[in-house]
Amino acid sequence: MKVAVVGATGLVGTKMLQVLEERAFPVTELIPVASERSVGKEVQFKGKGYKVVSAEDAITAKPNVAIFSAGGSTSLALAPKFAEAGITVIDNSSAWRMDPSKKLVVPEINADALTPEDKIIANPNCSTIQMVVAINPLHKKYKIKRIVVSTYQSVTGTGKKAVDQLFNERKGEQGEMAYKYQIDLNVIPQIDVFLDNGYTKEEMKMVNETKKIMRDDSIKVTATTVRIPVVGGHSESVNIEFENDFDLDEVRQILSNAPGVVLQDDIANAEYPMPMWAHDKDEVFVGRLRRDETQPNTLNMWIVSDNLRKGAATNAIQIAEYLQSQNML
Ligand code: 2RA
Repeated sequence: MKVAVVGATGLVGTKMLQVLEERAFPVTELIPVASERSVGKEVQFKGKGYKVVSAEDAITAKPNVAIFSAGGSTSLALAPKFAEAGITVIDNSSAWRMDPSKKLVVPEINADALTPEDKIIANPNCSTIQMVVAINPLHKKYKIKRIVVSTYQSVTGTGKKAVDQLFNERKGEQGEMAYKYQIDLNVIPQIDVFLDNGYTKEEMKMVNETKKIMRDDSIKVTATTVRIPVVGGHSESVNIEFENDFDLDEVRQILSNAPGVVLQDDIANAEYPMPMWAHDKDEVFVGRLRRDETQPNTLNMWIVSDNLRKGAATNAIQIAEYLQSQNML
C-alpha cells in the first residue's frame, strides 16, 4: 500500500513513521511530505531513506492513504486536493474535527461510522482521545451525565520547540520560547488561545469532541487544560457523574476488559498511571478509581496516555488499519 505522511518531519509525523513500522502496516511505498524547505531531506523508514517530496508530487504518486499532521491551515489547503484525487486523508489537525460532514474517529468507539465515501477523516485531539477511550465503556453501562476534567499536558503536545524550551531551561540555557512563560518548575493554565467564554480552544475541544465521538450531545463536559513540564504523556483527573449508580468492582472489571485500556490501580503498592510509565506505549492507563463521596453516582479516575501515540499517531494509524480491514483503501 502506498502511504503518504504529510508533516513527516515533525514530532507527530516522526512518531507516525515509527508506529507504521512497529505495527507492520503494509506499506509498499512511503511518500514523506513536508514544507517546501524540507523537500529533498531524507527520513528513515524500515531501514531505508526516503526523500521528502512536495504535496503536489505526493498527489501525483497517488497513495492509497495520506496521514496528515501538518497543522490546520495546511490541512485546510491540501486535504481537499488529496481527497479530490481519490486519496483518503486521515488528518490529525483540528481543521475538520467539528465539520458536520466529516467523521471524528476513535476506532475503539465509532469506527463503524466510517464508509468508503469518507475521504477526509478527522483524528481527535490527544486530550480527548485518552479520555473517551477510558470513559466510553462506562457510559455504555451507566450513562454519563456530566464530566469535570482537569488535564496535565506534556510539552510534546506543543511540539519540538516546547521540548527544547523545557530542556534549555533545565540546563539554565537561553533559547527560543514556545510559551509566553518559563515552563520548567512551572505550570501554565493556558493551552491554545482564549475564547469569548473564558475557556481555551483546548478546553472547548474536549467539550465538543467528546459529544461527537460518543454520539451523545446530552453529555455535559467542563474542562481545565494545563501545560506542565513533562514529556511522557498527558495526565487527566476526571470526575464523572452517571445517570445510574455503579459498583466499583464492576467498574474495575469493565475497564480491565475495555479495548485500549490498561487498569493500573493498586494503591496498596503505590501503583497508578504516570507519564514516565506511559511514555512510548499505545494504551490508555487508568487508575485512582474511587467514589466521589460528596454526591451520588459519581466516580473519580486518573487517566494517562502518551499523547504522541494513542493521542495522535497510533489512533490515526488504527483508523487506517480499520479502513484497510474493511477494504476501504
Ligand atoms: C496540546 N492537545 O497538547 C494539544 C495539541 N497537541 O498542545
